Amino acid sequence: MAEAGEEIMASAYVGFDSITRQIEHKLLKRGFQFNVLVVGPTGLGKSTLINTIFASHLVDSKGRFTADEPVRQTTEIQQVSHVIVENGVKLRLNIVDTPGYGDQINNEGCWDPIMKHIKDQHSAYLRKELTAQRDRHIQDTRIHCCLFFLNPTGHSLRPIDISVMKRLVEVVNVVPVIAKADTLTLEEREVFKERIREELVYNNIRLYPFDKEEDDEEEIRLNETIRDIIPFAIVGSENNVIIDGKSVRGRKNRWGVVNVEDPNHCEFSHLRDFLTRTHLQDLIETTAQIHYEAFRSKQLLALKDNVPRPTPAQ
Ligand SMILES: Nc1nc2c(ncn2[C@@H]2O[C@H](COP(=O)(O)OP(=O)(O)OP(=O)(O)O)[C@@H](O)[C@H]2O)c(=O)[nH]1
Ligand SMILES: [Mg+2]
Repeated sequence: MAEAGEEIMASAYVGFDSITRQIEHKLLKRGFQFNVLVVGPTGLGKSTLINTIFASHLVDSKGRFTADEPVRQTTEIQQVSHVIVENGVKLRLNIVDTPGYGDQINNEGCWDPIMKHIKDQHSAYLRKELTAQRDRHIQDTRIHCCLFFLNPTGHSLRPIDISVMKRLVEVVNVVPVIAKADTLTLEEREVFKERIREELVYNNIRLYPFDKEEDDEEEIRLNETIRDIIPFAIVGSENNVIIDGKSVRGRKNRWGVVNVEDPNHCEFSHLRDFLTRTHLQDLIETTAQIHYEAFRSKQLLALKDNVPRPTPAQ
């Protein structure tokens, strides 16, 4: 579309601007595949959050309806998929749930299965890319975003969270979230958020979003707003409550009701917008261009070094 005041010469019209429509059409037809991984200590509401995002009972969480129901716990890495269609745009959202870590006496290596899962997706993609007759469109199972659950202690990060995050940021886009934010007062929440941001800087943990040279003003502004909000303080629920006659996702207790969707109550709606609207494409691109690229070149260099050199002719 022409900017106001801009003059266009009709005779000089070539028509290549329709390429954006062609690209758009292709992308929309194919749809997007977006893979999210949830990681964090046990019992913090990871499965509940996935359930809240999908807003239907697709994942077992520990949430119980009656006191005599047994407590459920995620014991293996499992994936839940759902296709969301909005205005003709197809989004296949895969969320990978992981068992809680860090409740052993010796937590050494408790992050290994998670790191392995992420790297396995990279190597599967690389293998497909390197086959002689590769598919035109490779199924992308690479993790585009890792939601890192933090305990709402209000104090500081635990050493184990720092070690796990340090490893994860090397291979995936990490976005920290404060779980069960309904257990903190608003003041505590703000102080905790600020402290986490300071500790991340102090520990040299470089989180998503990354600034790129080609970013325009709009993208820089969008990244700033996300940096101001991270870590997202979230509340999850798999039950609906009635507020003003409407049925909404929420948690009810003795002193009131938390509406999960209400931005005055928690940042769940900001997180959902971030994942499925504002940063979806950038998370996918960053995964391909930064994380996968680093993995790919490391693997290919290692391969080259292992190829036996031809023995010089005598
Ligand atoms: N107060 C509060 N409780 C929550 C919230 N989200 C989940 N819970 C409760 O916390 C308990 C554990 O939830 P899960 O979703 O099973 O936790 P998890 O992180 O998947 O646990 P593991 O699979 O063991 O790692 C359940 O009783 C949930 O109802 C929340 O935002 N606030
Ligand atoms: Mg779970």
